[in-house]
Amino acid sequence: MQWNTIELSINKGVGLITLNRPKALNALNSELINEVNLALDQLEKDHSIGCIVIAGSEKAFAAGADIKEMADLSFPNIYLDDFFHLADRIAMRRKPLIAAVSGYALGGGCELALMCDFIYCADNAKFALPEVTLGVLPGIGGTQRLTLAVGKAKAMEMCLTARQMGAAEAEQSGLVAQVFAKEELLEQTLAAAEKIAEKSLTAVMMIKESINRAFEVSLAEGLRFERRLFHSVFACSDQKEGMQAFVEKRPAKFTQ
Ligand code: DAK
Repeated sequence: MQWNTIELSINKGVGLITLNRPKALNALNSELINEVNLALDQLEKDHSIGCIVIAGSEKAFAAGADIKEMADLSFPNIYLDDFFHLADRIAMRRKPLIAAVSGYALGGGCELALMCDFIYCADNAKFALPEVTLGVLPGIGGTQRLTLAVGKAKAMEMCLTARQMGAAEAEQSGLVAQVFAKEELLEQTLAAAEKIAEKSLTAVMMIKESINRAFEVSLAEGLRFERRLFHSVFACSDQKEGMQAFVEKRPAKFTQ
């Protein structure tokens, strides 16, 4: 497949999608969102892939949705075509997604990172939802997911003032899982992704599904859901292998 706006590589059970519109600081246009989804379709179908990383360049993960593409759209264009609805599909993926954020993650770029299951960032990362400066508001989940990640006070402040949040504050606030020197970000992210990819894919996907339930249902319902999934893994050979390997003091070899 010939990609125009991304690069795709696969190694050691990990799919790496690199956003590749350097002249526009990886601004998300329709073609890029479409290509990210096509790559994700391919990686989700392939059961040898256990984890997916989305990265940008050192200067920019993505500087937002493409303002030049959006500027002249009318309400009927945007409403009838459900503009950017494909972006929502990224958040619906079932395999784990890690965002590796270096440099700018602004507007839609920050929202794309927030759609991933966790974010690792470089020490030069800058997160912001500056849509208010353009006379609009975040449109692909920013007001919701940023609030869930960092709480109301910081989400309100960031969305209303467009303030950029740096890497250290992002880690303290729970927006990112870990911060690395920018030279190490990709290597560290791929190492974590490979660790995930070595595990039982079934267990990994169930963990993702179960954690995401915590945002949708009551604690009692969430606990019941987790318990049922826990019971069900005893029908999988990976549970037998994982526990047998522990007993035999050897590394487990998962196959499902
Ligand atoms: N869109 C289009 N082009 C962009 C861009 C963007 N978001 N950001 C940067 N570029 C382009 C610049 O126009 C410039 O192109 P040329 O002029 O060379 O042709 C090139 O990238 C390099 O940018 P700069 O020359 O500006 O580079 P600097 O280092 O000086 O500044 C910067 C970097 C990131 C601070 C600056 O480029 C900047 O402020 N960019 C815009 C950041 C921003 O406002 N982002 C939020 C965009 S709004 C929705 C879906 C999505 C959204 C909303 C609704 N619905 C489905 C309802 C999302 C909205 C947004 O994300």
